[in-house]
Amino acid sequence: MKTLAALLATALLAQQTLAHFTMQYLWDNGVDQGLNNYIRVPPNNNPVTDVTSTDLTCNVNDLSGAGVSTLSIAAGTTITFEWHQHAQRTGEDPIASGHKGPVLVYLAKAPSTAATFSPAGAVWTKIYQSGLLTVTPQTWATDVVNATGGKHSVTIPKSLPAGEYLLRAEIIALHVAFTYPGAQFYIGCAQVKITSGGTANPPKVAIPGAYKPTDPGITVNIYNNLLNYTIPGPAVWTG
Ligand SMILES: *[C@@H]1O[C@H](CO)[C@@H](O)[C@H](O)[C@H]1NC(C)=O
Ligand SMILES: *[C@@H]1O[C@H](CO)[C@@H](O)[C@H](O)[C@H]1NC(C)=O
Ligand SMILES: [Cu+2]
Repeated sequence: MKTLAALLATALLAQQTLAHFTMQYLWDNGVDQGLNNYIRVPPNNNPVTDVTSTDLTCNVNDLSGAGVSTLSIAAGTTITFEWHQHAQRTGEDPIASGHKGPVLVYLAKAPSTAATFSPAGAVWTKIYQSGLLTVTPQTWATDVVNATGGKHSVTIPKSLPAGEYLLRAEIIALHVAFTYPGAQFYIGCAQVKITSGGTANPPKVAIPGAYKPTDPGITVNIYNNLLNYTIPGPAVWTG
């Protein structure tokens, strides 16, 4: 016999196959950089569900930055990522109902150019995360993204060394995360060149590698009035 959770999961999956989303715009200190510019655009809006797959790094692009330009930004700038379900700003909800979960941002320094960078191994530093915001009612970082036109922002730490980087924004939707695989990982990677900057050597993890199927924030029933939620991956480095 199927559990109620399993039945609910099946219903949610059927209803929401078309309700996925992608990262489509970057904003640099409040200036819109245009549709898909500087972004390694995936072929469709499907999520990644295997946390051991190299698709978790920068989506299903084969990690390629070929043909993607790199945006020059100053260390200390505020970068905003903007997500939508389908092509551009149609007025549709940025994130379909049910897609609740955390929002995270990582970055990795390229040895040479961002466009030629395949970010394998322990190269990723987490610079932002937001998860379960309130317990009653249960509100999530995704609710804020949905309510603000698909946007979330991060400040690029001033102490980061100058150079070319990949910015990796991630939204994890937990509506069918009762069992693994179930959690949906939405990933967008953008290419930037950080000018100025400092001399910090931040802590780094590998992606894939930083997450396990058994992490409490990856296999989780979010319909259980959670009192706490553990965001996957390492601690945030703030510079
Ligand atoms: C996004 O907002 C709309 C309108 O308020 C709502 O119907 C939808 O459920 C929201 N999505 C999420 C993931 O909260
Ligand atoms: C909540 O905290 C408890 C105790 O620290 C932990 O065992 C549990 O995995 C956490 N739940 C989530 C969803 O992170
Ligand atoms: Cu979806």
